Amino acid sequence: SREQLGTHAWLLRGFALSRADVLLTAIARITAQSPFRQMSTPGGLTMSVGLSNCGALGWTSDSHGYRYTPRDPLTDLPWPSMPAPLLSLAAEAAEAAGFPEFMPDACLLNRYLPGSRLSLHQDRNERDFSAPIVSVSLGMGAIFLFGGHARSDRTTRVSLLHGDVAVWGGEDRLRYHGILPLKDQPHPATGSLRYNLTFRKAG
Ligand code: MD3
Ligand code: FE
Repeated sequence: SREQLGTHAWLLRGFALSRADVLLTAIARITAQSPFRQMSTPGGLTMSVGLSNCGALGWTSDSHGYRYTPRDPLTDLPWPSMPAPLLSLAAEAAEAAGFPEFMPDACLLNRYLPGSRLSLHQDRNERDFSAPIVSVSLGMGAIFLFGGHARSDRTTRVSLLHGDVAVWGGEDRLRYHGILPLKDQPHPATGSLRYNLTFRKAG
């Protein structure tokens, strides 16, 4: 099913469900090389979410700021390449939401434990905001906050469940968004974990 969240924002419920095992296996392989780690923010806080990346570019944060890099600062190796099944899932979801030419060069992997959260933010470290962002949720459910173009705009709550895929483009691409602290509601596929994959054209 296809739920409209904004003019150019769509929630594709269960779009990744039949491919969840393949995605979880890919996450395990990627993070065997580039492990999940808790990054620091320029403000001096430690993120509660664990992060890794695959693809030509990976998003990182440290005391100096946010940026995309071709190498993992933890291993000094290139980020693991983007597995073909991930790339095709992202392209198919984008097409289903009206973005037929999506070619992501970056996939951010987020790992949430009970209590992990992501405070309200915009995704604006990418070079070109005309490309959409595709996000895939796996494991425990989460409550997603979808806001406006100012931090103080009111937010709506959307539950994101195992296998859900969301696509954000056009005027919705720069909306504020976040994830409320995760409840511990173990999922058969992942136990007390939630994974989110976000595909972007960063470079
Ligand atoms: C709406 N991740 O990694 S995915 C992020 O579930 C991030 O881990 C969340 O926000 C997560 O930056 C939310 C859904 C999402 C991703 C990007 C967006 C929603 C978005 C960009 C613009 C508007
Ligand atoms: Fe975000």
